[in-house]
Amino acid sequence: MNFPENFLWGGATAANQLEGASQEGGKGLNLADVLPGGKSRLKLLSQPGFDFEMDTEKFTYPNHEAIDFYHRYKEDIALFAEMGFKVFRMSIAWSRIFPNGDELEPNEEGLAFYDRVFDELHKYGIEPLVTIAHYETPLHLIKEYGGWKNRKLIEFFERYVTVIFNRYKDKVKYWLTFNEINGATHFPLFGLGFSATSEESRLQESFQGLHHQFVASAIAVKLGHQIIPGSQIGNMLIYAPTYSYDSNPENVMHALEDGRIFNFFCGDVQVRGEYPTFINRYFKENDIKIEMHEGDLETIKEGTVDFISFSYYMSRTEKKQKTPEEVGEGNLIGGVKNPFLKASDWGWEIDPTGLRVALNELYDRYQKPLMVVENGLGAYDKVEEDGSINDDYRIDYLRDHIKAMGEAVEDGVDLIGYTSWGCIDLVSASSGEYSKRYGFIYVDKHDDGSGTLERSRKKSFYWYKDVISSNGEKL
Ligand code: BGP
Repeated sequence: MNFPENFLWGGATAANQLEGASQEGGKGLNLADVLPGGKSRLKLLSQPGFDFEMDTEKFTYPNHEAIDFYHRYKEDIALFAEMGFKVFRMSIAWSRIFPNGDELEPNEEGLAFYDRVFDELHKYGIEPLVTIAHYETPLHLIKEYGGWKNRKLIEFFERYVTVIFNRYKDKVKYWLTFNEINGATHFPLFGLGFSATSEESRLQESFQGLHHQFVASAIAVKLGHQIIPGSQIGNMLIYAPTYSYDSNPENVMHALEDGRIFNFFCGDVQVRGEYPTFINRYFKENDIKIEMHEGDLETIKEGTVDFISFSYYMSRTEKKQKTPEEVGEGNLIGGVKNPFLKASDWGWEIDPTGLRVALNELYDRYQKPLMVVENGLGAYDKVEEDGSINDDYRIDYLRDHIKAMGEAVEDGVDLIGYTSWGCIDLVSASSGEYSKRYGFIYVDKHDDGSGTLERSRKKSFYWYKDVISSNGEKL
């Protein structure tokens, strides 16, 4: 495998799924803090009408404690360093910096926490890659302002990024604006911080919210370049190459239309700095009208990203007319079952070649450096009597995906890094479970809340260490 020299190997996380200490250090509550644990979470995420109130008698709230990285970051970073990480993807929890989101002054204790984390990473020569917003909008902005539906959030976000860029300008070079920004139309609750008013209004509200995020993201890119010369600021997409179910031209056209709205619309705006022409017809047919302010399109044009990052878990297979039996169960973004693919225990179809397709599609379209910032297998792990965890299934999954990346590099794609998702076990975003594990590092914590939070190395830990030290040769 021909990975470039200085390839950024590492792992990825998000504050809300990792840190815990949800009400320590002056932190305010955010969206993830009010999402109940368990499989019902996925339903809540896509349905209108979530009310953001906690009911601790009925539900658990696993993100409150998560895996307690807040207190254990030194031990965890030492383990990342032992694997040889070059980069560590993490997010800053906005509500640690601005507990309500709309204050004028930041919370010093929150800022100091990330100083300590960045210093610890640099101690081992690990580059932080920081997501500015990863599904953790401050709760107050959701309740008082209606989340990203409200244009006011652009102003609050600008204040937040100005503070973090100034504070960490000597410590962080790589930044990502909004996590999986294009997931918004499927799950407005996650990225946009509101639950659609009704199924009918979901698209209108989501695209309006997205417009606000495009402007906010462009402002962040411009500010980042001013405050941190040499910084690299990327967007972040959830990417699922969309295949036609068969060669029926009707299905091919349907897959193309669906695929480009999901995969390319946000990228076109953030990378090319323009709304793509194909969206006009879609807006018209769905009666979507975007309210823009003067200067928005200019801001978007001036704030295009330096590189593109994306998560890759699955491809999607589309067909114009689908029967309920054909619909893929766990597939987060719809589509039908692909007869050529197996699925994970959560029904996510496993398709390493799809990653090569994704990399080629993105590079053909944009010719910008690419980074795969999430990829991995959520699986149940078993701890043997001697304490070992033999996660060969995870090794197989990752090996196949890394091979596919190597092929894409051979194809000529400018790929600069890979951070596998959940390098240490953490709370699942879509189901709030601990038992859906992705890590090289096992965390003793379970869905019923029991567990010591003790860390241990899985078989994949040693495997990934070799992958990194051989720059992808030893798979
Ligand atoms: C992405 C999110 C992550 C993450 C991952 C795995 O959509 O950006 O936050 O959790 O998916 O998903 P899950 O945790 O639901 O298995």
